[in-house]
Amino acid sequence: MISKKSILPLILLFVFAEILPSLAQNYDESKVRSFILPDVLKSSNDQKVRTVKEWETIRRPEILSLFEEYVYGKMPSGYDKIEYRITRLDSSAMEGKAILKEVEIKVTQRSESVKINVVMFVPQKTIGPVPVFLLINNRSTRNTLASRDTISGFWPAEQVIESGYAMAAFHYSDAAPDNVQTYKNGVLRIYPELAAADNGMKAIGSWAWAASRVMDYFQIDRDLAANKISVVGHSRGGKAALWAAAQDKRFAMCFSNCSGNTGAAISRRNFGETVARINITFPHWFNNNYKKYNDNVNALPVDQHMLISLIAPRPVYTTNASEDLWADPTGSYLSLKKAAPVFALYGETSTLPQTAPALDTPLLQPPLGYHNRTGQHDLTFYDWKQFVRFANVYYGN
Ligand code: GTR
Repeated sequence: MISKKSILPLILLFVFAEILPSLAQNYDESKVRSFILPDVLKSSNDQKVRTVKEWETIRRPEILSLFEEYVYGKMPSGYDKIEYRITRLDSSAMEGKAILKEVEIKVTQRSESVKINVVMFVPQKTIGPVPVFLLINNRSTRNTLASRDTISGFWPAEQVIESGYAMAAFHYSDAAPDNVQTYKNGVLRIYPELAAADNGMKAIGSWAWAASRVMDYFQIDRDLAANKISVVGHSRGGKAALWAAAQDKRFAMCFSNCSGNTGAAISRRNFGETVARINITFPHWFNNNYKKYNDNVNALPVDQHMLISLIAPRPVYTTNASEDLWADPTGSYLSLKKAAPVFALYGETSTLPQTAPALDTPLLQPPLGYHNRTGQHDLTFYDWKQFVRFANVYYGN
């Protein structure tokens, strides 16, 4: 017999899901309700954007500020001082194959400061400045340790430097601890006015901002090709990577791995993770205004194809994994397709087929690339291998 005690949570869950449909998880394609996406090329006064100039001066700034206001939050407008300190330099790392550098980036605003630590391996066997992959590390700090005592697919520096790219990383907790109680204890300490505002950035904004401060340092490091820096992120780090590249045009490319909801996936599909679900589970990621759309995602003035369009004409590569329906592979591919008209304005014609490719069939032609890997939600050797191939095509290597 089923006891009263055991059935109560089930009843509550049922009632809850009925009252708040946005919390009920859908994995059934036939249950995706029809929706209308905001037209990426139609500005708020209903004018169709037809030229790069109109895009750059009217629609792009408009979309950027909509994402700030309603999703990721307002970003800091500047800082008083930035200082770089090389804390470690080893010119014969990885058995002489690489130069290892660790750099502490200290940013000061008024009398407060925040420190971001970057680790990087630069290949030795190259002539002139090298292109870089910068990872926003949202997993164990061990993955990106200079000592390399943990070698994982999450940041396979050894393999990637063999292809002539520098590998760099910082740990996201330097910028904002990934915790609802403590996330303000990072970048937001130096911008208390943003921490207090309903439209101010939270953790994802802080991680993206930190990627741009690393970019500030890259501009002066002569070993690196400052115009060939890609930002890479996995999952929540992949959301931050897209937001960083959307705002900071110095990033030459963006690689967003399994980023899912409020990353590469279209929110209006309500497939897998929903806006309501992400805001309730991770209230410290997006701004307070975003929560107002928990039960009315169709009223959002943006959707995620518009985030990708902000990166145009710079290439964007997104991924999914077959066992990661939570991140909505179909919705992520749709975003790329719907962003393509903006790339086309620049003469960067997308070659993406109408529907997503079969598993393990990477589409490597810039400006828009994609693969759906067999396996779980993770960042792996396979993913990095495709990132390098895509970058090679773009740089003509
Ligand atoms: C999940 C979250 C996703 C994704 C993921 C991750 O719990 O729902 O949006 O960010 O974590 O970062 O691995």
